Formats: sequence, structure tokens, C-alpha cells
Amino acid sequence: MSNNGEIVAGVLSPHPPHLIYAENPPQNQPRSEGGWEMLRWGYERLRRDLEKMGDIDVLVVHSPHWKTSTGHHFLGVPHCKSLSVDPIFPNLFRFNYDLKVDVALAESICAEAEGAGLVTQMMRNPDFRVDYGTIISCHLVNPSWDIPIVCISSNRAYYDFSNEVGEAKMLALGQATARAIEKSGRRALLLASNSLSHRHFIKEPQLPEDMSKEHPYHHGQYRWDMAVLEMMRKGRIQELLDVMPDYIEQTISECKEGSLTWLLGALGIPDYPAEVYAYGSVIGTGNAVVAWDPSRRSQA
Ligand code: 2X7
Ligand code: FE2
Repeated sequence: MSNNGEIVAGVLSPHPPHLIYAENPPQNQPRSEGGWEMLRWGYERLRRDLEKMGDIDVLVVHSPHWKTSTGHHFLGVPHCKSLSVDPIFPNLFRFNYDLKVDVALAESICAEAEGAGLVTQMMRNPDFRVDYGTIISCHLVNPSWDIPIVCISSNRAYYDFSNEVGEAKMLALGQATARAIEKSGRRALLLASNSLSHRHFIKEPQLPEDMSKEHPYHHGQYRWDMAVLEMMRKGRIQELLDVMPDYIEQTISECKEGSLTWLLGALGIPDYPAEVYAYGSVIGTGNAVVAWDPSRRSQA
């Protein structure tokens, strides 16, 4: 059945717009003095390691900020170019994007997921505005934008049914994604765009990049994030999935949008250690840059 496509790596790649603001890329209109260096330097080390893994044909990203009420949607427009403005932080993120989409792979994942009993839909509106979660994760992993992407929406199963139902659907979507990649012959890098704990401050400092004001929302959120990262570092992913519904409730985690569980499903619930490149807070939320390299499977 194999057509030799493979997942080169899977990455937890959070998308606070602050990280783009702090980098000052030419595509973003606002200018900053920097900030959130630990997370940004973590992304830098990740990019160096990804370069050693050989050619990547496509980035497949699941984003919390493309929200669809019914089913899992896939971007089916080959070229998207527009201005993306963060609805909460327009002062930080007004980004001119210009990206290519691997529509053929998107269609294959969509069909594979439908075959697994999930509700799916291709999104063909040529004026569709790509969400900021997708744009930020893709930019931080590949700032040269020279690789096409596949965008997958997050749906409301966790909210309309329960965390457990949402989790089951995201594992199935991840498995369908992996099957489609294998058949495609592509070398794919998978990006789960969510943050971890997600309680945040409701007032922004006068200077957003004033790092003397940045810290975890509270100790309990931090302890939960550390417990989750330890499970990743030790390859205890089934244990992480077992506690995920409670973690989501107790930290209001952005994992509730399903991106991380989709990734873990696509990776076959890894039992080998992940590499944690960085952890840091952004307006009090917990964010970690983490990668799973499937070639480590044999070391487990
Ligand atoms: O969307 C986000 C996020 N997930 C985390 C932190 C700050 C802003 O936006
Ligand atoms: Fe977010």
C-alpha cells in the first residue's frame, strides 16, 4: 500500500502574534524592540535542525483559529494573498501573506478522513482570508515561504459534545492525514499550531514587549504545562492523551481546538522522546516549541 510518502517530523508550533511582532519581518507592518526571545530562539534552533532532515515538500498545519462549526475543512485554493489582521492584537499583527497551497494533498486528506467516517469539506472560496494561527506557525517554521502548505480547520466537537468526543475525532483525523501523506509520496512536515495553558492577562502593558511584565498566569498553570512537557520528553504520549480532557479543563488549554491531538494521531501516538526547544509565556499563556522526529522511533 505504501507509496513512500512520509512524515519528516511533527512540530508543536504555537502562534502568538507577539512572536512575529518581535521578529520584525518585512511582511508585518508594526515595528517592535524585540521580546519573547526564549521562544524565538527555540524556533531558530528548530529551523536549523529541520534543515538537516532533507527536503520538505509540504507543511501540513492544523490551526485553532480557522474555526468551522460542522466538520473538518481543508483549504482548496492554490494561491492565497492578502493582509491578515489579528482581531485581538491589530496593534501587533498586520501581515501581508502570499502562499501556495498543495490542493492535491488537501483533497487526499479530505477524502481519507471522509472514508474514516468524519464530516469533511473542501473550502474553495478564492477570497478566503487565511487565519493568523496558520500564517504565524508557518512563518516561524519556514520564514522563506518557499514550501506549499495544507491548512486544516479546527471544528467544534469538543464544545458541542465533550473533550472525549473531540479527542477521538482528532486522533482519527490525524491517522487519516498520515495515510494520505504515505500514499502521496510527499515528505511532509506537520504543524500543530496551538498554545498549551491558556489563561491570559486582560490588560496589555503600554509597551507590549516589556518583558518585565511577562510571566506565567499562575503557578498551577505552569505546573500543568511542565507535567505535559515531561510526558513529551519521556515519550509518555498515551499518558498525555489520558489526562488531556482534564488538562484542557483545568488550564483552559488551546489543546481544546484539537491541533496537538491531531498531530499525535498522525505520528501514531509516539512512544519515543520529543525534543522541547523552548517554553515561554505570552500574555500569561504557556507556549512550547516541541518536535517529534520519527527516526527516533527505534530508540524508544
Ligand atoms: O492566539 C493567541 C494565542 N494562542 C496565545 C497567546 C497570545 C495571543 O494569541
Ligand atoms: Fe491562539
